Amino acid sequence: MKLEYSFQRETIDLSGFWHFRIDPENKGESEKWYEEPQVSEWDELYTPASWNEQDSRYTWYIGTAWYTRAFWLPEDWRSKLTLIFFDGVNYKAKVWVNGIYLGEHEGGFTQFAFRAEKALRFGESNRIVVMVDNTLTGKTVPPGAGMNATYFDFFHYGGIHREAYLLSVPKVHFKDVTIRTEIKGKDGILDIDLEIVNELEEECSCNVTMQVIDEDEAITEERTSVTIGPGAEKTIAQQITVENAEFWGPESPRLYTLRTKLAHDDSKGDVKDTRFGIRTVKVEDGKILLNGRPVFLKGFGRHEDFPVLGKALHGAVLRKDYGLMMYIGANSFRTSHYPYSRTHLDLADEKGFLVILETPAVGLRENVERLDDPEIVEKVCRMTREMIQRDKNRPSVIMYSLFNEPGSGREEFRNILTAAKGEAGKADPTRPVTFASCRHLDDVALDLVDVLCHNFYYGWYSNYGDLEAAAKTLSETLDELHRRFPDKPIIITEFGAGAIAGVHRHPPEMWSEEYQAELIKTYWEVLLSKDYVSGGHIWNFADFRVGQSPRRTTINRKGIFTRTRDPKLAVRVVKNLFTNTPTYR
Ligand code: ADA
Repeated sequence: MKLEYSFQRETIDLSGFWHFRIDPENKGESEKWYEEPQVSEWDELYTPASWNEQDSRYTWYIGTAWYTRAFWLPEDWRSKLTLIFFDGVNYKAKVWVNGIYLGEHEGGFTQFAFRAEKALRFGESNRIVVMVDNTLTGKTVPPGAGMNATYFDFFHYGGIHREAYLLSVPKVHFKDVTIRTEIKGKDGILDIDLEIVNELEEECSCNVTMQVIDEDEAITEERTSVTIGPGAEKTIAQQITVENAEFWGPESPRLYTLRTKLAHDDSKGDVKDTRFGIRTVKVEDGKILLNGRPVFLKGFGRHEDFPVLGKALHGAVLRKDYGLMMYIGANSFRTSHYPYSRTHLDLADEKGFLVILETPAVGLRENVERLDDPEIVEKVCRMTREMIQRDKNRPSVIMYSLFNEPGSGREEFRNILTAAKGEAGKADPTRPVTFASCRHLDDVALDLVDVLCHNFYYGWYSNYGDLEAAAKTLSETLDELHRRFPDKPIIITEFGAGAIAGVHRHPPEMWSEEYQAELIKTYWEVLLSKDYVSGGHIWNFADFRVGQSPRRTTINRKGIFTRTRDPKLAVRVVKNLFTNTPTYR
């Protein structure tokens, strides 16, 4: 099911307190907890948020848990279609409404929706029940074997951690809108695909209007008409020119809206607003070109992680984070290691951040038996498709990262990468693809990507305590990568050092704030000295929670901010480095 529905349409938000109950013995389904749950015996938890930090009884819980709540549905929704959307449920979800099963979804970070009319009662109260299962296996994406045995380095939260809502759409409606942009002189050229569905029992002749809206004013208008058979869909392709357009970029994140309207039989039909920016992204002669100019990405790998909320970054936290990233002079981040929430990326569009959008395919390496296991390939491809489907119209998204630190020294990795790349190309042929490699010179798949992204930890996991040796290894490795792939831009998608806030050492030592600041400065100097390098992302923006292990002091300390966003010493250093590094070079 395509999911790019707009929010100008009528919605009912299901955020709030839901009844909650863990099910360690997995008996809920056989006991039919989805039918008439005795909620007086259940706990209550807030969503969107993970279950883990709302009550210490659930912090380390892994397995099945149930959520339920009641909601009221207006009578006048009866004549339309109703979808139930989930923006992110970690990891598997099964959904029932009024005891009727609607469907299931696997994957914690991509949006899904179910048609719900068959189960709904209009003008009455309804009950939704969601069974969530965050069990990790060698074949989940990401994979793992337990809370402290994840194959990835972030805390494995569970629950309904992003918004859930109901959406009402007319029976003839826009199922999807795709906007690709080009630049011709001073004009913006929009290539638009409108997918229209007719769920009426008769043929429908519709009038379609497309307007480009610039600050509440329609600056272009096109009309066309289409006839669609009962139960059929059609795609209309239309080109629109925006004369004297203002182009989207970090220095001026100019956004427009495409308003599409559908009318038939004189009745009011569907209206859908889709926001876009006019910009181009191309990889040419070893550079990443934004609107034809070579860009340099300065920023971070981030995580969606915050005390109590878990994997949900509420608006206030995002507001704070963007303020800090802008204060520091960053222009970019990677959604390490999964697609981030809609709000997270809405702000990137609005504030002009260049985003490497990453799939949840992290941890597919030595603990995974075969990287090209058909079950894993299918999941990775589906999640890639779902990710692009939601975010393809965002100007901020300049590239797709298909994996983080996969087993890319193994020949079979080429198979899964080829499959994921094929899927990305089908969903969106306009953006470059990459993955974040930790195999560097031993990587067997670098020829398959458009941009080389590498995570380097010289000075931390190797050459530790010795920044001079780290700089030398870094410089030599980069030069060798460039020698092998002279036409591919290189981005250092991770580099960093753990620093425990408040620990100081002179001369700098590992785990001190000074060492972290010094390592970042050392790397930055090396990156700037190579004109084939197109960016550097510090690992990480903020400290983040991880499982328990002898390698970590309860959280990963590589943030330049603490988990609650207090600055470490590195912040001043990074502000200086970033503000003195131009976006175009
Ligand atoms: C890897 C991984 C990250 C991060 C880092 C670290 O490079 O990509 O998720 O956790 O290690 O801090 O060790």
